[in-house]
Amino acid sequence: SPEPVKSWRELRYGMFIHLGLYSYLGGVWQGEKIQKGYSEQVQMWADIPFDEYKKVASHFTLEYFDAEAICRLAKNSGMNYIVVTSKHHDGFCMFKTKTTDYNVVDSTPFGKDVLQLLSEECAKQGLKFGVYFSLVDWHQGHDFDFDNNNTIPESMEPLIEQQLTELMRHYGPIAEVWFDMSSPTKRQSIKFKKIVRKYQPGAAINGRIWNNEGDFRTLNDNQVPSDRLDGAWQTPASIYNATWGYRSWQKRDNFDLKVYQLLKGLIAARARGGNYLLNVGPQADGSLVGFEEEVLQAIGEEIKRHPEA
Ligand code: JFZ
Repeated sequence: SPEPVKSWRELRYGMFIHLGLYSYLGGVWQGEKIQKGYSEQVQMWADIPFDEYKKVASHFTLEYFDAEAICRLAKNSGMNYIVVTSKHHDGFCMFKTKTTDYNVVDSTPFGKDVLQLLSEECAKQGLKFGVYFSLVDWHQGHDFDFDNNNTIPESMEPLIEQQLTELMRHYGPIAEVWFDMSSPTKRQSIKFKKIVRKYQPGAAINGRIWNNEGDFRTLNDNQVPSDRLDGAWQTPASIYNATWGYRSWQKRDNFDLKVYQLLKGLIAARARGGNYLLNVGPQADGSLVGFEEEVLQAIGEEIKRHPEA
């Protein structure tokens, strides 16, 4: 159905936000820098037992979390929408859900619904709002073997359906639903898509719902094609090309080179009809990383200088 895609294509540039319990660990476990894998997946790469990992929730204060400032940064940087991790592979929900207490409202000192705060602020500032949703859920016992094609156990379906329904019903208009990981069957892809369509007929669904049920294609990280592609597509871009979630020991240097590379990716994507979703990984206290903020602002300055691009 081409309707959601038409308005989605006009968004062109947005902010991806990876924020969750992993943000507190910052790619470190028991004093060790976890070099393998992205830091948002540290639970798996460092083999952290669930009973240890869940303790992080008590440190998840988000005391400096400022939806107004995050949305303002997006706006000032030329972005038209944001997409936030509602649930990453660890299964921790950044929204109020009836399916589990393992969520930001019921088990952190912050106690507020991050998706509600962000979606309301987006509406205020005239930004569109989207959600990332992992089909893999380590907390609910759906492990993922990164070396194999993993199907979603049938027993997971009611949970996914319920959480998806909550997400589609409680946060106003949704512009984009970004499914991630796992290999749903055709039947499952259709089932999940139906829920999105039922409550959010205007939401564009990414290709990682699989089985040709997506509205647009998600390319590989930071990948920009050298030519126009058929259909709608998006480049998910990360500043470091090494992690999406906050990593405390990440080198933050070569500022001008970073800005140049990302700007080049953004312009190339836009010129070839694509959409560019650039990630930030805030800390567990809610603060944005200064380096990332400055990169986005610098890109925004260039866009303002060349509004025709
Ligand atoms: C996925 C996640 O596993 C990761 O943690 C992060 O959220 C990222 C945005 O999405 O990682 C992927 C999944 C698929 C590809 C690349 C990264 N891919 O197909 O190139």
